Amino acid sequence: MTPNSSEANTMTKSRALADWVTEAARLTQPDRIVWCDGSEEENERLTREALAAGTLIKLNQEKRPGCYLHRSNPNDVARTEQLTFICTPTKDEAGPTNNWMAPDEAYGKLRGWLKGSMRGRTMYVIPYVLGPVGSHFAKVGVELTDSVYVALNMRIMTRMGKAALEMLDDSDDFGRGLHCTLDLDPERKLICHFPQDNTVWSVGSGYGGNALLSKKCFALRIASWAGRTEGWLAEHMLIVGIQNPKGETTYVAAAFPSACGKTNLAMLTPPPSMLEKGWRVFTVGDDIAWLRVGPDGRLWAINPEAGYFGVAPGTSARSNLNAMRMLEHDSIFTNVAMAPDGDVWWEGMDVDPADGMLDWQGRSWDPKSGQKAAHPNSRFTTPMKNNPVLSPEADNRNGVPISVIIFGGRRATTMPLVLESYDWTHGVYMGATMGSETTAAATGAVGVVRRDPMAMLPFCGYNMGDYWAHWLKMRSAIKKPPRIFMVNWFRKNEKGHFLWPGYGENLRVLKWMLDRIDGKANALDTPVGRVPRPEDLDLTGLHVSPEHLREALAVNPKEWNAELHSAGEFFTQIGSTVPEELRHRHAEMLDALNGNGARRHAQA
Ligand code: SAT
Ligand code: MN
Repeated sequence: MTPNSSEANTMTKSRALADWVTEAARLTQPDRIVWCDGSEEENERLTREALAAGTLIKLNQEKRPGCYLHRSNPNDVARTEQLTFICTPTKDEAGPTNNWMAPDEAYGKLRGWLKGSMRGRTMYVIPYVLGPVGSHFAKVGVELTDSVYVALNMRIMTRMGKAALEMLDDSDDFGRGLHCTLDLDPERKLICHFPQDNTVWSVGSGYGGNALLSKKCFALRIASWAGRTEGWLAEHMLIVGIQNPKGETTYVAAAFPSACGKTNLAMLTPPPSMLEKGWRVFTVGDDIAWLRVGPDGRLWAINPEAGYFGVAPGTSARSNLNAMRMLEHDSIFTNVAMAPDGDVWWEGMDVDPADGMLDWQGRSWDPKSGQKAAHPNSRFTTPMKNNPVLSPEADNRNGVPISVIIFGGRRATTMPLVLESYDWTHGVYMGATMGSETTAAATGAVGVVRRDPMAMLPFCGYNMGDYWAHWLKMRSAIKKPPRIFMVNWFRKNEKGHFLWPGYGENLRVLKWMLDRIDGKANALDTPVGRVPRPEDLDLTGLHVSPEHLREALAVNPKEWNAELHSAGEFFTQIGSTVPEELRHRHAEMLDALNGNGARRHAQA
């Protein structure tokens, strides 16, 4: 059919948007075009359609009102980094860590696949705002998709519908996302980013980060590009407010790779001894932060999203009670197991599985089979307003001031529980060289250490070395820079046992950081950073053996020689764009570690 441009004209004042929708419809030829307004009536209608098509399965509405299950194609269960491309005019702009394709080639190839691809289908036009509506941080995006699952998820994950069209008004300044599920043939799957055109075309996958284009595609890859030109940062970071017993709140932004516990840290329940004293934690965001220098010279952050797309397995009343509460209603579950009573289940829920469970593919599941009932990367989508500890500042247009930046990975060895940087450059070095064991969030081997700078390896929209230089440059604009720390909740002893209990107990480590800022806690200087001694941490009510704690905090020279060696190799791989300051710092640390020359103590 020929797209109905008169409808477009009544929906939007933006000529550029109307024209772009017309052009995309001419290419993909949908039977119907539906402009999403974000209303409750629309939600009910789309849910009915998704149920009728089998895209959603109704869960037990008494136990979980407003909750549905989606089973994705078994070959389409995680982000596919090998099929994700940055399409800049030159390969150097994308850098050595990104897949690159020339824009003409990518557009040409995808145009071929997209031709008539929505015939017999509906094209949903999904306008959305990233960031609090009316905020100077906020940006408008529009996703065109043939997936009702995507439409329903975007409604949870973003401020979607009318508000976005109002914010866009008659402007042409919006992110252009075109998504088509196609036939899920791995040979016809590509996620292509065109930063210069503020455009993403994603074809052949219906899964999370591949298909919800607001998330990793726009809020990280395209936004990181924009941030570099405009002087701000788009980061793979959660944001939390930590309230002390005096009622003062300090904001922390923390970067961890996918599936390393960002959502758990973002809605942490304090351990009983700290809860009693009045410590509280409030969530601003669980995955992405946009950071700008405020008029006061501090670094301020917003969460561009409005919902959480979290990993289900391992989520339990013990690991994340707040998440368990927020999942009681109005949530979409993807690839979890289903009990005979229509409730959900996953490994690590700390609830015994009922008899007669269906696994994530809808097959009857035998607990003794050794197979997982829920896919390891199964997910929940839930609106932030469901979160019992949502920060009252989560919608603040000005964001929140950040005092602490944390980088963290999943490391069985080497990296101590916490390491404080000596200054901004050292902190950037820590982020740039951080490593983590791979998880199920992306396809590929799980448990292999890879360098994942700032947890942005799969999400940085330009050359990694230039990105580090941008981080270093930000320092001159920030009058009062946040203090930078590295953490590792996942260190193990030789027997393979975790040395630190993690979860709520991690607040003790955060408290040490806040005390460091206030000059109230001590630390030990090592060649690679400052570590607390066991007596520097508040361990009231915690039962962890002194031996384990010492091991968790140890900086082992042999391990660190190997670590620095590996970081050096990574610099070689990144090549000439690695900033000289970072190379210099690297050499200094190697020297200090091996007892050559005096270590430099820079001012924070
Ligand atoms: O699939 S997503 O990219 O949205 C989630 C993640 O990997 O962090
Ligand atoms: Mn993430």
